[in-house]
Amino acid sequence: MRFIPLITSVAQVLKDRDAIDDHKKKKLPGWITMSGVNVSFSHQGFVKLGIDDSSVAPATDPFIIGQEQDSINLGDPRSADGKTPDWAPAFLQPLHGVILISGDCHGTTNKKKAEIDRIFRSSIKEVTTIRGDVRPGAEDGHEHFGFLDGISNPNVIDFDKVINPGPAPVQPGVMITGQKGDPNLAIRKKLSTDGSFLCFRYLFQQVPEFDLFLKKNALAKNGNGEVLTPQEGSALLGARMVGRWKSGAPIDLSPFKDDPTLGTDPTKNNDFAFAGEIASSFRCPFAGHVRKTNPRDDLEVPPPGVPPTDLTLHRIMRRGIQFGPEVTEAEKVSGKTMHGRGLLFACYSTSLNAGFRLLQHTWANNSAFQPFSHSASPPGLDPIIGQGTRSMIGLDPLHPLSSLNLGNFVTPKGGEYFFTPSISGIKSTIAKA
Ligand code: N7H
Repeated sequence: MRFIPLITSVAQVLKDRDAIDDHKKKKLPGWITMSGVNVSFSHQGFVKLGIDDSSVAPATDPFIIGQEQDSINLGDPRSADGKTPDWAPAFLQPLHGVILISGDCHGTTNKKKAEIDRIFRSSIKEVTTIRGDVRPGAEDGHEHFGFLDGISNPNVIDFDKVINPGPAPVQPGVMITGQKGDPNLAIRKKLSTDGSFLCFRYLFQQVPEFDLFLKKNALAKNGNGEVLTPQEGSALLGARMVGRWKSGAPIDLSPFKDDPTLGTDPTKNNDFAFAGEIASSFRCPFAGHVRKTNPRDDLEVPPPGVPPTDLTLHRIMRRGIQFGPEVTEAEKVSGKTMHGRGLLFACYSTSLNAGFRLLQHTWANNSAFQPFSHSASPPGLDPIIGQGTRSMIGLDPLHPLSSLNLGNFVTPKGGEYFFTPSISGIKSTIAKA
């Protein structure tokens, strides 16, 4: 198969990373021309290819069911007739696979896409192409609400050379199938060894509405009782919704004042655990996005008599990218979204149930999670990704039980569960067929 040599191997990714690090160290101008290609298949795709994927996932796994059917469990809004999720039309068709192309600029990715198109010509039908972009200038690395992203991803034992202080590293099998720690090790065959599940979500963000909400609900005082300017009050409210300041600094370490140096220091910016905050949301609300999606000591060091949860089994490797334009002046003035933008959310793990689905369904959408918080009031939904009628407590550090109703700032418009096989897995099965 002529496509296989185009897939980027792990060895090549590591080489490319070293080249980027070297380029940065030498402070050389511009970007190195490079691209990466990967391919993943849905269950429907394996069926279409006549490939037995029973070693990839058990029959009841969300991978087999597919994300469109699972969307009801994820809380995605339904279409007017209630029959389908309210998704973009492309995602309501069967998606058999996805080809991911990365590169230093559109010229590079367009060229690579043309090369791939020539190989497949009419043998595959393109359902949709979605273009992702990093944000410009100082916003590079920040998602559309303005927060630095991609900070807390799991370190993988035997793979990562540098392990920064933070949550415990995970076994390789939490991220890569067929390795130690893979919950479905017993069923793996060639196709399903050294691969990973890719959960893709097409998430639109209502940025002007989010900014307006922060403006209207700016906190008057911080936790020390100091009076805040409207700008400071908005920034603190946003930081408490996310659990980090826009700079990336965790509020558990710097609760009432941003610390941009901390935000970008990888040796410090993930070194927190909500320790000493059991049953307290003074520094960080229980529903704050990073506390909901990785509760750290809340579950790992629970109150006496409660068995600890091993959170290393529930980590995901996030690899998303932004899409859509910057907010325009007209949108800023009106506080209304006029152009689609958001996050092409992509995460990898060896179990959709223990990873993405648990985080979205059981934690983010569940107002009662985390269970050892305040006995009087549930923490509320995740203010960023929780689906349902959103409200949460703990946003005001001086009134921890007062509740605030939140708008809907992130809207799912599509997605699918895919499996990304290794190159040898593809060679021994799909490319053989
Ligand atoms: Fe989240 N945001 O800007 O508010 N996320 N996320 N996420 N997210 C994180 O630590 C964001 C989404 C996780 O270990 C940060 O890298 C937005 C989904 C997890 O501390 C920021 C969207 C799911 C973590 C955002 C979105 C998750 C995390 C802090 C959608 C899973 C790490 C930066 C548009 C179901 C938690 C960082 C930890 C961090 C934002 C989606 C999960 C700023 C805007 C769908 C596990």
